[in-house]
Amino acid sequence: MKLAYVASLTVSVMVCASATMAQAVVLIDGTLDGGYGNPKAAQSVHTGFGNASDGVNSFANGSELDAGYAKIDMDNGYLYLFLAGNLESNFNKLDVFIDSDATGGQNEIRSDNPDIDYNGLNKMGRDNVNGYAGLKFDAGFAADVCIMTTIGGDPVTQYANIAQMLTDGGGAGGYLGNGVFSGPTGINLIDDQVYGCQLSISNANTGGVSGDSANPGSGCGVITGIEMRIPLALLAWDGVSDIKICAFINGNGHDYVSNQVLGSLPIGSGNLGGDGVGGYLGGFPGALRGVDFAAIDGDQFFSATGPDVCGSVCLGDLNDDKVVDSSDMGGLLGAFGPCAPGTPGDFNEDLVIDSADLGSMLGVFGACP
Ligand SMILES: [Ca+2]
Ligand SMILES: [Ca+2]
Ligand SMILES: [Ca+2]
Ligand SMILES: [Ca+2]
Repeated sequence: MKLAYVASLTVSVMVCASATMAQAVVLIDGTLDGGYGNPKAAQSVHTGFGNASDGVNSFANGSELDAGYAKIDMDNGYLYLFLAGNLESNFNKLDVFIDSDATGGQNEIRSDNPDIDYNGLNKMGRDNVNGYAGLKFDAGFAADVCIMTTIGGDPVTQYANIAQMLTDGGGAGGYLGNGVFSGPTGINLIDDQVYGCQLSISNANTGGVSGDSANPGSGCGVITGIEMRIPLALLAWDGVSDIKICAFINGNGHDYVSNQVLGSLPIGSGNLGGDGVGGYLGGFPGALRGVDFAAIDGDQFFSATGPDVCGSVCLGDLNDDKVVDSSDMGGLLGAFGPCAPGTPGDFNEDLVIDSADLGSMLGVFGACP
């Protein structure tokens, strides 16, 4: 019954959006758009889940969450999230939690939420029989919606699920569909017609943080990753309160949390695992009973209206005139070919300036944020 309620809510949103016909702020394609503005979270921890080095859209041999962007598009009724980085194409998981209802939600994950992705959400929840804790968020963060996505198989395919996280459990949720890549460099799209969500991923990034704890690098500057669109009507948002996001890379079975969390864990942190210090516990529910973000320094979430990090990023503005336009494109075309590390215009840091970089520049055409 609640599922039907959410579905009908979605229909009304879509009608509303088509009536206003406002221009979309971003395109869901796995590449950063200028409409996001500056990042609200950046990674400062080396990845414990493998440093991605393949550099192709569809496939990655490691996972990292380099930076977090969030854009509330009131005109069209969507929240857009862009998580720069990579999701390994081995069915490891990206778990995203949204705190959009200032008065409700779950600070500790419950185990009576909708069954999505083989009950992966409830696996992270509290075990009331044995008294094991569920994963705990920071104080001040109570998740209202969970979105999970994963990628793998042949042909490489992305899958996603969504669920409400109501204060008292229950609620609606379901499968959002899958998006197949047309080829290694192709673009994929999950275009869900029930809830109105869209997701896409590009795994082209080879920059961002490293896998070396002594030289972690920075997540700033990465412009490909996991991108999603969520109707605001699904978020029980009051239209004025902050919208907060907690995202992390998790193991195949949602039972082993990596050290790739946004907001970032303290520099040098290892994988959290299930016990909070890298050990696997398993069990169902209660598999993450040692993970308590409130006990870890800093905010393991970021806000759509929070302070900018990474300084002011204006990707594609090669001539530094605060607008990305044809003169920058001319400069990029003139520099096509192999290049040295750190060369401006090699946005995906694959040591060649080519059509992939041109695509990235076209995605951010316009005035700098
Ligand atoms: Ca995009
Ligand atoms: Ca909430
Ligand atoms: Ca990296
Ligand atoms: Ca914390």
